[in-house]
Amino acid sequence: AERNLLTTGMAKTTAPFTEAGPLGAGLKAVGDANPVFAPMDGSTRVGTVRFADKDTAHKAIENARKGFEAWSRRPVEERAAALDKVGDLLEEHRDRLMMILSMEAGKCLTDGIAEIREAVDFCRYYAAEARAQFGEGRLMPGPTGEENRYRHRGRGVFVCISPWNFPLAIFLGQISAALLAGNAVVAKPAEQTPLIAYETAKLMYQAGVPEDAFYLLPGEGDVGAALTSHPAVAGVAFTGSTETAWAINGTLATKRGPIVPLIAETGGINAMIVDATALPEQVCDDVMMSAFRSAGQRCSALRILYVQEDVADSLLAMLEGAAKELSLGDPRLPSTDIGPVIDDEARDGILAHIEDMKESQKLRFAGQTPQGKLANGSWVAPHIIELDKAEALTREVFGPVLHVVRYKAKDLDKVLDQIAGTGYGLTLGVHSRIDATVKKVVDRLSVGNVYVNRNTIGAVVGTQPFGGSGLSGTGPKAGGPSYLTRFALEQVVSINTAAAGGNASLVAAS
Ligand code: UN1
Repeated sequence: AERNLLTTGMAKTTAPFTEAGPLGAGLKAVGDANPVFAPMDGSTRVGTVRFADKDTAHKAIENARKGFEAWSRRPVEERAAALDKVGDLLEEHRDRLMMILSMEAGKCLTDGIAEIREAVDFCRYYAAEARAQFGEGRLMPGPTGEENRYRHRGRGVFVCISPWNFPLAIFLGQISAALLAGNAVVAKPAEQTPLIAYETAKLMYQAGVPEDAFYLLPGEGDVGAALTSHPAVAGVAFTGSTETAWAINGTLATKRGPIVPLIAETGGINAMIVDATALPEQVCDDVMMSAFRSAGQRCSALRILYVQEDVADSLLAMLEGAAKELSLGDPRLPSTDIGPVIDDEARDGILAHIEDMKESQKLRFAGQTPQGKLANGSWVAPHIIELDKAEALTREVFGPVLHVVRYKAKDLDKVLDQIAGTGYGLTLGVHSRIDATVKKVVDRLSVGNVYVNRNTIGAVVGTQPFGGSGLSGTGPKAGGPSYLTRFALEQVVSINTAAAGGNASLVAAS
C-alpha cells in the first residue's frame, strides 16, 4: 500500500517535520518546543510547537494595529491578488499539506483533498466577492450640490480563532475574509493543529500578505482569552463550541473598548428524518457519509436519525451491515475510510458517552478499532445506538456515534418540535418522496442548511453557503455572499460640493 501511494503520486508516506511557533513582524519565539504526536498512533512525532503567551498576544495586536494602516489602504485589487496567490500556493504544495493534515489531524486522504480544495475555494471566492462588493456602492441621489459616497473599509485588528476539525479550510476561510475586507489579523489556530496553520501562514507571507498585517499565534485557551479581551480588537471570528462562543460573547460585551462584532459558528445536534417512502439504499449511503465520514468530527455531522417505525427494522439492519464495512486505519492509505479522532481527550469523552448510553439505551452496533502498530492511537469505532426517546440525547457528541429513534407517521409534528426544542439549527436532512412532507419539514425548522434526499455534510463554498442559527451560530454563512461584508466597516461620506474646496473625487472607493 505504501508503494501505491508513492507511485500514484498522491502523497509521500511520511509527514515533513515542522517546527511551529508564533509568526509575524516583531515577535520573538518564547517558551519550550512541545512535541506534536500523530493521533493515529500517539507516538509518531510530526513536529514541535512553541506556544505563544499572553504578552506575545498583546504585542501581536499592538503590532498588527500598526500594520493595519498600510494594509487597509491598499487597493482591493492588491489584497485580492494576494489571496488568489495563496490559493495557487496551496495547490502547488498540496501533497505536503495533505500529509500534515493526515499526520497532525488524522485526516483521511479524501478528507485532506476536499479540505485543501475548500481552502483554495475560500481564498478565490472571497477575493472575487471583494472585487465585486467593495467598489463604490449605489446610493439614492441627494440634493443638488451634495455628493454621497458609500464604501467599505477594514475595521482594524480582527482576531480569528479556528477549530482543529478543519484546521486548514476554516482557519483560512476566516483569515482570508478578514484580510480581504481590509483588516489586519491575529489568528489563533486550535492548540491540537498548530503545524498545518504554521505551514499555511508561511505560504501566505510568500503570496504577499505582509508580516505586520497577519500574525499567527499557536496557543492554548489563555492566548485566546488574552486576544479577545484586548481593548484594541475590532472584531472576532470564532468557530468551535457553543460554550466558548458564549464566553467570548461575554468578554466582548463587558470589556473596555468599542462594541465589536462576533462572527461565531458553533455546534449542532443535527437530525435527519427518514419516512417510509424514502429510498433505502440512498438513505443508507447518506447516513454512513453524514454520521461517520471524518470520524463524525464535523459540526455538520448527523447525530440523530429519526426513522418512521414501519421501515426502522429493515433500515437498521442495512445501516449495521454498512457500518461493518467501514475500514478504520492509517489515514494516509487510500483504503482507509475513517481515521482517528483528534486526541485521547476527545476519545475518552466520546467513549464515556457510549458507556453512559449503553446502560439505558440499546447499542445496535460497535465497530472495531485498529490493532497492532496503531493500537495506541486515539481511536473510536463507529457506533449505532437506538434511543427509546430522542430526549435521551442532550448534547452534541463530536465523534462517530449515530443515534437512531423510531417515530410514528402521525407524530411527525412532535419530531419537528423535538428538533426545534434542542435550540440548535445547523444542518438537517430529510429523506422522503412526498413533496408535502419535505415542504413541511423545511418550512417548519429554522435550520441553516437543509439537505433533501442526500447527505448532510460537505457544503461547497460559493454554492452552498454554510452556517446555522440559534445555538449553532450568529451567521453570516461562510462561503456565502454576505460573509465578507460582516468583516468590513461601512462608511458613508457626504460632501457639500458647492462649498469652496468641496471635491468628491477626494474620496475614492476602497
Ligand atoms: C465544521 O465542521 O466545523 O459542510 C463546519 C460541512 C463543512 C462543515 C464545517 N463545511 O461538512
